[in-house]
Amino acid sequence: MARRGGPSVLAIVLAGGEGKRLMPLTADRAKPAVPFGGIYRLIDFALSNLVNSGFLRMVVLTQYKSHSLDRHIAKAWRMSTMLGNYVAPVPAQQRRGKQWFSGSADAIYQSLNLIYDEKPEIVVVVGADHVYRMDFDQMIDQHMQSGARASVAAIRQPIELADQFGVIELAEGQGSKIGAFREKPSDPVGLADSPHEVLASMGNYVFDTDALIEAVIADAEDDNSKHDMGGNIIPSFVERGEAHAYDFRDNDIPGTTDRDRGYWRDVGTIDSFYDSHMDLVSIHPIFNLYNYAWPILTSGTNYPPAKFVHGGSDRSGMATGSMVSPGCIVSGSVIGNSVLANNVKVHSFAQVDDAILMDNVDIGRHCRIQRAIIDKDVHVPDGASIGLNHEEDLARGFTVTESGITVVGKGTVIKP
Ligand code: ADQ
Repeated sequence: MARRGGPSVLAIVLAGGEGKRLMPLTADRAKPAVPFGGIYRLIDFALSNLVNSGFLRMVVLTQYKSHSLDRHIAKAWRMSTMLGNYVAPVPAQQRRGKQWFSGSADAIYQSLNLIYDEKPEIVVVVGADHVYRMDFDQMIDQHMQSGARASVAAIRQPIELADQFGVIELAEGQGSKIGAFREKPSDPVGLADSPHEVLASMGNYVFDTDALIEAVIADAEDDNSKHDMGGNIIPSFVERGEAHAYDFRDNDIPGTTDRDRGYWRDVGTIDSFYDSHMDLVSIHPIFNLYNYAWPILTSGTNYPPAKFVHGGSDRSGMATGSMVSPGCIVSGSVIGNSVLANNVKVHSFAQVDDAILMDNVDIGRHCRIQRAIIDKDVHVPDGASIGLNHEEDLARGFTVTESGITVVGKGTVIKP
């Protein structure tokens, strides 16, 4: 677990969140298991970053509807235990009594045995539901140089989003030291040099191991605490003057360009989930999956290559401005500005625009799909349309967001 010459590191991935705002995509899976970008799951971004940072030991704390998450980790992230590296999913262990984790700090408290077993010098704690590239090794370097006991990765965000984030205020004239930290404030104060922005916590932390252990034990004994990393643990370090911010702009990733440097998306809502897919299919991708210098890893599949054929139409199927995954067959139909996951079938005379189609979706002949997310295993019968008439979509039990994105839940049966 030690990088050469550096401290020993254990990485903890917090993957127990419910993701209520991503319903219906989280109806029967944990948020980190939500499929993303055709072939990935959200957690692949955090785990790829940790592996590319050179860490060898990672534990994933799961809890809510974790079956598909566990299965994905077992399938995609099996590593060589012989060489001493692993990614291990760890369910709530009820070590404190018959209860699940009551918050992200409680998840770490209940899993302290993992830290005692590994005896790392540094613990890196990261969330599992963001799309980004980050070298945590560089953050550890700054953590050690600053003398912090806890470091919080920080990125500038529009002030109107402040109530979704932990907001950091730096201590005046004291470099990266954090002076105040407020979790999801309703009355945020803009930055002095940019009043329309705040410095937001990315939910990624570096701790001195002994300091983290002390903090979660003290927190567990506090009945007034919500046992939350952002709400309780980080503020306790700030109070003691032991927390520093790590500016994400300082993180240097090989292979990035001016266009995708500093990209970070919190994929917490249907709108941000949708928008980050559209970032992928834009002409010059704002997030570049093709940067193999810092690869985003996932499980390989045995599907054949995607194919585009005439089918029943006299024109071949085609896709423009889109990503089409293995196993897909686009026959005599037209796809624009969309992401197709594994094994999607689109039949003749159908038209699909601005859509995200997940594994095994089957779009019948003459269908029209527009500005929609269709979850796994949905068969859209011949001639149906989705996303063109929102009243009709709602009447069929689909979800429609305020911004007009229609979402069809996994396995929904749509009447012809
Ligand atoms: P949120 O994302 O709202 O804010 P939370 O819901 O606790 O905080 O999720 C953080 C991570 O912890 C997620 O990966 C989630 O899956 C996981 N998690 C939540 N509860 C858990 C539990 N009981 N067991 C295991 N894992 C759990 C956080 C910070 C903010 C910061 C934003 C950045 O609190 O300060 O700004 O992340 O998105």
